[in-house]
Amino acid sequence: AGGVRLEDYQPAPYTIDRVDLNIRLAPKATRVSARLAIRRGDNTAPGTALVLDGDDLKLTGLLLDGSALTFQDYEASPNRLEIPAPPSEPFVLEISTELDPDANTKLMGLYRSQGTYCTQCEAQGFRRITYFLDRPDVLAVYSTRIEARKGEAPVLLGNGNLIETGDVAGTDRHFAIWHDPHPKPSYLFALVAGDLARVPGEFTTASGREVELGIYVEHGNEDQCGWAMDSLKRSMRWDEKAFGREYDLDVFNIVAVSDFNMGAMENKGLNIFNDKYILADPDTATDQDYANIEAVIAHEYFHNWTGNRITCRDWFQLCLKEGLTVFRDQEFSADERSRPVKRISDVRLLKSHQFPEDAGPLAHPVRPRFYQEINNFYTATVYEKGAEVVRMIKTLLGEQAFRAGMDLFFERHDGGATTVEAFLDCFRDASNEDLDQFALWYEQAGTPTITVKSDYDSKAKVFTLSFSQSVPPTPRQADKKPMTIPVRFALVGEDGSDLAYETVSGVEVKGDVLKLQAPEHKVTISGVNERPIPSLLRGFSAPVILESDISEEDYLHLAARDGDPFNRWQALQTVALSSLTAGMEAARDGAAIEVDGLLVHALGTVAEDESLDPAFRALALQLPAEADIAREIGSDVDPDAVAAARNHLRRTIAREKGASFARLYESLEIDGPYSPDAASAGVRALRNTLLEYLAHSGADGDAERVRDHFAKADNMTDRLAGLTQLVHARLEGAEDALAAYYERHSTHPLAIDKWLTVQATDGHPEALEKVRALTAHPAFSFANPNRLRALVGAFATGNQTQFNRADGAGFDFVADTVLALDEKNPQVAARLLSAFRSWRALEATRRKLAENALRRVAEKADLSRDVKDIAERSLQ
Ligand code: HT7
Ligand code: ZN
Repeated sequence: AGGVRLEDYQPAPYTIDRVDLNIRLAPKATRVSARLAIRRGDNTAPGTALVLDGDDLKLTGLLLDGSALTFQDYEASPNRLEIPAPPSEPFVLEISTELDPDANTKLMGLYRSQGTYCTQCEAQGFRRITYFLDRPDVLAVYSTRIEARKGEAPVLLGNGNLIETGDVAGTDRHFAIWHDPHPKPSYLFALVAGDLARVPGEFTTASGREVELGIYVEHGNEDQCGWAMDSLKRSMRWDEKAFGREYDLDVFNIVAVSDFNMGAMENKGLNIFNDKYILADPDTATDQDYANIEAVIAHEYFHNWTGNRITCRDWFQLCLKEGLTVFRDQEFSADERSRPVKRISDVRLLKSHQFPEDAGPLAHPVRPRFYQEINNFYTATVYEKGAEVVRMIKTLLGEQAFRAGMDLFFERHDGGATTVEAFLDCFRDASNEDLDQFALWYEQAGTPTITVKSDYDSKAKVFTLSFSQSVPPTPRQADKKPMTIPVRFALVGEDGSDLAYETVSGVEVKGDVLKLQAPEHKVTISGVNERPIPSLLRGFSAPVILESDISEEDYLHLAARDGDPFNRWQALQTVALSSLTAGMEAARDGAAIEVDGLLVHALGTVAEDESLDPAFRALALQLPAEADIAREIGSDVDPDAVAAARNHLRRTIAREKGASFARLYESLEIDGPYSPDAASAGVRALRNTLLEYLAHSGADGDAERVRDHFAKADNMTDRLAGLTQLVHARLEGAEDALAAYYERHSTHPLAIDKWLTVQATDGHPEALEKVRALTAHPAFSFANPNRLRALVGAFATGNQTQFNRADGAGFDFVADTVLALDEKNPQVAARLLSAFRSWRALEATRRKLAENALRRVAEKADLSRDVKDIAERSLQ
């Protein structure tokens, strides 16, 4: 019952052209007056009821064209305002509501974070501020007057440009009026008011517009904004060069708040960020934090065109802005840093987050057709797989036609709210490519598998690749159609070079891309002068699982010589995964785990290969995570056996390569002050990856090395790496290091989050008790999403053995946390519950215990829609 269906979409019966807001802020009684200029839609019969959305609202006044309405003229509840018979000509509705920002623990709508008033309106938060047609296809021009006590909120920020400021005569209050000339949906509305410090910047656009930039943070944090400001300016320039998109207001403000449900929000001209994605200095932020800040700043900025100037017609089209914008931010980071390293990192993330989602009960298409609660669809599938789909369009069309399609999209849809179909039409019209079958990527859930068998006829010099594809059944989608799958390929020869060939038949080919479209293709390649090793899916040209008959020996050849760095990395991962799967089986059966000597040798060779980028070597040396091994196994997973196999392999590599890794580790010390640039971050990544092996080598002196690494670190990247190894390898000095770290960083909540996470992700059986105890630590706060994710979220998603404990205590702890949190913040509670997404793949005992925990959640009375939806779908 309930829920929203794509096929039920109808244009809004009324349009709201202008919104004039007057918001008088007070912590417990904020008064909002909204003057809405409303017009009947062209296809709406006169007298059609006007129904506005609300959520937990208190109506305090209602005027229609200046006159008070009587009780017969409207029906109001906290969740709805209906005018049964509005005028047929344009009219003005003036709605007054009263809000309690201090009581808003959901962090949706207007709330206070550390005393700062701020808003979050995507997806449906505006209806918690005033009654409205709160849907993305209703675009209006907004003016916002914000008023507050001067002492409480000297800074008043809104969307668009600042028009006027002044004092409210005879009071201790002041006001600011902001006007945003660009029509926008309500989800992009924002205001911020508080006592904040401003870090200024400026940017001149390609056409000469002077833009004032401002980053607002709590006083004392100003010196942690330099990287964010630099990232913003680089993003603005990049969008001009890469997509021809300029900024379109005189002001661009960013505010960092410490209580935020997600990463950041692209409100027009006033982005609001989780402070985790703004604040950085070498002492408290890691290289990964710096990279994340750069990516999230870019992402939100790029939304100004893909999301704001062109928005979504309805929430089913979420990937239209999110998948596309993730693609854009990934391209930006690839241009700013190393492209292959960025691609490997992105694919690792896709495989570790999106592939399990697609393989479990929460699987859904990139463009879903049904939802109970839209907040639960801000998923890895919509974002990450959505980005892969855009990347495949580029792969299939080529660089120029892709850019032409994007230009056409901006030209056709600027100022509008549109759909995935309209987006695809632009590429079809710009390239003449038929994208009808390709559109299935938006419709069909589940990760396709392509299976390939190869054969070389040395006499005829013909190489054959026999492909078949299948898409697994997913909830409510039993039968799947074949998809368009672009397979970028090369034939790698003995010396590692790409071999020449004459013709390719049996499939459509464009350059080095095979376009699979049928359930099976027999691809024949002629003129191949030596036995080749196929390098398939170069650059991960499609988000699929590849099963091939390529031997381990050939994969190791690719690992050593493939001209495509992504496939070098992938080849090592493939070999490591098959070795770890075999190791897991041995561990499960109580047999001795055998280690693959060729793999150990290959890893040692990559580590030493100075012709390779250190960042790449670091990634190549990192073994697949326990969750990745579990995903590979797919069913009846015993997480303890998985961990045993992985630990055994890591220990063996550490023992066999320890001496050379130690020498290499010593040679990589960086002189001079910390810099977050990609090259130095790469060296640190390699050094810290080697440190992990050294922590497990058992050799004399290595534990001391780890203690020294921690103690002498002059930056957070190294300090955290040292702490993690001391704690996770249970080396002497771990407790002292935890205490020293806490002492040093106790006043910096984001640094304390790392301290919580290190302890939450320790695979030791005591971890759960520790995590429980930490929930009572003064540094922990149940109400703060960052703290909660750092401790309980990290335990549930980053501690495979302890969350999936055989006694079910890990499941119970997370389920209890979800139930308690649901009363305060359903959105964050629902996200935490999705940590159960792979429960069906567990072995029988754990499966039953996980199911019991999920049922206990699902059966609780008065659950939020958010948690109920995740619990019910997980159990389907
Ligand atoms: N577009 C933003 C999504 C978002 C959000 C959604 C629901 C609840 C809270 C939220 N905060 C931000 C972020 C983005 O993808 O850019
Ligand atoms: Zn986004």
